Amino acid sequence: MKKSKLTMALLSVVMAGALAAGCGGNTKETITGADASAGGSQTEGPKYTFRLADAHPEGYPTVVGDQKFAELVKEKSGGRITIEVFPSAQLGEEKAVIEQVQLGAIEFTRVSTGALGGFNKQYEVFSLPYIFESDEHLWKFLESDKGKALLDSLESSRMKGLAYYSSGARSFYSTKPLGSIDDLKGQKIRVIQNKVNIDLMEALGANATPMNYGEVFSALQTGIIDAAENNYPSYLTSNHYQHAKNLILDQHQRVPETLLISKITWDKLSEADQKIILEAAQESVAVQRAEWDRFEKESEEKIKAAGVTITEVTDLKPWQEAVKPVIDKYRSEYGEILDAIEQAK
Ligand code: GTR
Repeated sequence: MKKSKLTMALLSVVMAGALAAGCGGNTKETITGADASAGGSQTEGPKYTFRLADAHPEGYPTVVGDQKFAELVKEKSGGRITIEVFPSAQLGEEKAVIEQVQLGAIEFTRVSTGALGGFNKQYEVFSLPYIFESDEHLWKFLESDKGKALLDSLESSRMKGLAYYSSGARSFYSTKPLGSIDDLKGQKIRVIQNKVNIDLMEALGANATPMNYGEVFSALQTGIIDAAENNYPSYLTSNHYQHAKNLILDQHQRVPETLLISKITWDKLSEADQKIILEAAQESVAVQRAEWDRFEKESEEKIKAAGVTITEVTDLKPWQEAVKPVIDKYRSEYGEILDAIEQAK
């Protein structure tokens, strides 16, 4: 048993190395491009085909962003660099995909900063409750020097952050009544796996159950968990609302998305190609954010029309009071980032 596990592990490292050496699907063909007319595109250099993994389905705003990114890379490279977008967790759940990206076996992914928190401690900061007042506040921070430095900090985890994408605010939903904060007590709530989320559920008197996103629907259906939490678009497209019909709009977190590349792939690219990828990622942000705003409203309307019981939270004070021990616990660790977040208000 042990031996076969070791063999498998060695095999996957060797395979990852082989893929990395060839930059995944890189055909190593060199195009010497005469077509300089294609709008300032960089046509000279090797030809690549890369993969980008996303957990969300076709049409979800992150996938729209990924596709815009791929389109821009293609355009800027004069057709040399192809990025194939794989939606609906076709390449695996977020945690597994991040591991593959670290090995260079999958070159790109769009994941939640919540999932990255399990790999890079600094990213857990985004799971702290009520640290952002609004999306505007969040974006002011993300675009600040500290926000950009956080993207760069992924290099220590063998990834390179390219851009942030929007993800709105997360609220709780349950198969059980959820009319106030007290109703959360004793409920089994699925969370994205990271330490802050576990402490957060404890502070609310709930039981945290870390689980892959793709498993939540059947876990709600079979009663393995009572509840979960997410933004409107995920609540809708995952169909969680079909089983968890009670939503409370407490908006406890704003956890942005990150578009990233494997550090192994990044280091193989020429400076010119790195520039293409970085620029394309950053230019795709405006498209993703606009689509987010539109789709978030559309999802809210669809959820309302689906007959979900929605409780508005007019006074956030009891919620903020209840989770204060979590902020206090992490203040010393994230003091500097929290100060920068405060300044971005
Ligand atoms: C969504 C996020 C996904 C995934 C999911 C989850 O909001 O976009 O990438 O992290 O939440 O709860 O696992």
